[in-house]
Amino acid sequence: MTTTAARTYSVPGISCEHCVKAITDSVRPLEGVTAVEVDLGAKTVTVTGGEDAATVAAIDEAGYDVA
Ligand SMILES: [Cu+2]
Repeated sequence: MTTTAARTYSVPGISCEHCVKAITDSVRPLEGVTAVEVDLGAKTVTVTGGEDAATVAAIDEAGYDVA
């Protein structure tokens, strides 16, 4: 089941533009995802659409842990 609501994940490992790109590239292709916004300063990832579990898995696959 997918949702259109935006979800924000805290990802403390985000430290530079490389992290931003890696996470965006991993999450953006997920089914149902319409937007991915990574905030480098706040170390958060805000995802619109898609599934929660798949999003967490994609962030993990990029090499980062969701707090
Ligand atoms: Cu980085």
